[in-house]
Amino acid sequence: MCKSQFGLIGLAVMGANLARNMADKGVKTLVYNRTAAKTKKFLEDFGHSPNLDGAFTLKDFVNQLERPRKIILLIKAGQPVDDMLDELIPLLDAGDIIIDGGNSFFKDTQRRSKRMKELGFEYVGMGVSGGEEGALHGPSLMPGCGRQAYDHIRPVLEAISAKAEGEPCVDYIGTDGAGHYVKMVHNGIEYADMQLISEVYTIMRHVLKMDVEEIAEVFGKWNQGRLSSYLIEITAAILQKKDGKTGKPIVDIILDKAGQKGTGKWTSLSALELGVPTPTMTEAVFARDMSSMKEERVELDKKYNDIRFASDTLDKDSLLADLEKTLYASKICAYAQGFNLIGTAGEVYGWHLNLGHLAKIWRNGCIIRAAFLNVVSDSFDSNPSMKNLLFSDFFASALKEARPGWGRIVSLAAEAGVGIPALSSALAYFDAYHTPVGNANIIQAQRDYFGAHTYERVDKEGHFHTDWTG
Ligand code: NBP
Repeated sequence: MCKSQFGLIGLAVMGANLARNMADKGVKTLVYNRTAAKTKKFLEDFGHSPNLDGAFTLKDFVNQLERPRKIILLIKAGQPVDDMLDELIPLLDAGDIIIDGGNSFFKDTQRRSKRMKELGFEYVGMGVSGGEEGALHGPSLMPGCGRQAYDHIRPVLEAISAKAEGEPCVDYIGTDGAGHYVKMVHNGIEYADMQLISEVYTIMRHVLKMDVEEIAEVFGKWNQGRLSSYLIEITAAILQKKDGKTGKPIVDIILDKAGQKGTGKWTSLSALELGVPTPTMTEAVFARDMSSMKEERVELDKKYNDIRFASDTLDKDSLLADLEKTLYASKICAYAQGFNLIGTAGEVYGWHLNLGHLAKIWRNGCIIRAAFLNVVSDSFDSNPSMKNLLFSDFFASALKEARPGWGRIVSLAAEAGVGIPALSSALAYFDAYHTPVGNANIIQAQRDYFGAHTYERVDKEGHFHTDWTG
């Protein structure tokens, strides 16, 4: 019997679609799922493809794969991955390659890579972005592993990935947890991007008093320009959709409580651990937390709703132009924070990351795909040691041009009593970052006052203490 080139374990949304994608690209793929009924159903639906086959026991699955075996796991992240490795290990041979394509925490991937290497196997922690549609038609792939393992799987990864300007949206990221780290920060940026768009919507709806159809048109127009991206495109489409039951815009029917699965929070935790400021990404996580406190928000509104300001003398056209600039500038800051975090993690964990290449593989197949990533990529390519995107001349001129309107929008929202934590934190990040003399002298004095922590002086080297009360 002709053996399969690749094995895939896990036939939920991601695995089923990725298996079909692989088969479509001519990769003979064997699937397995813990619950056999799902494998049976998958084969009934798609088993007519000459490139798709299934196995109902792990032993049969492993025996029907070409060696070295290449097995992709697309199962629930966390303990299930360790359980599956425990089951697989006795059935594998040295040199076999296990690829975890789920959203595993990068430190788990580092631990698993070490374990598998010690046992003689290759382990790949691969970020897979793009959701269901990406898995089926071409995701953005972020593999973290040894170079040799990457060379083995590279042709298949390039075949199944999305393409941007003819280039595959996959590249070698770095060793062990690098791929999952980068995917995690991708999701952190995604949280920020979604929150920024939602806040701009709020300003249009509740401050400029625009109706939903009009807002959809604005997003549609912006999607033709420098903000062109998947998230702006789907926001325009979402705002045009009517609820089948009531005929109202469906966004007015959807409860304002955001879910989350944890990758945004992991990004912020890592930023805190590494000491990298990522306020916009972190505010986006807090905003989802705040959104889930619906009952308290409704209750507090009764106490405070009389302090909201409303103005009917707003110059809508001019404020819409300010809003476009505000969104673009805030987006630059969110991505700057994400890339800054990735760059720092690369140094700390010894991953030797190439930020320009990374921006390129996010140009298609993933949720944060955006025209603007071409410029991000060019900026890092022309200056690989650039500390932060804010040092790029291209983005500097966009930020300078946006700054007056950005301030007007943040002030307007503050006056109107509309919370816009992501947009305003992006502005605060920008202003704090280009401030040569900040306020930490006061912090240092306070620390020295109550805890004799000492401070440095502007006029000579060393650490000093003042007897504050003497
Ligand atoms: P889920 O994350 O919902 O996981 C369901 C799959 O995990 C099923 O195949 C299930 O088998 C299997 N599984 C579980 Br649960 N426990 C298992 C165990 N102990 N041993 C073996 N298999 C087990 O699936 P998904 O939404 O397709 O996502 C797969 C991975 O991809 C996840 O890590 C997810 O975070 C990541 N991801 C998802 C998306 C997305 O848009 N959904 C996007 C990008 C990445 P069963 O059928 O027997 O229960």
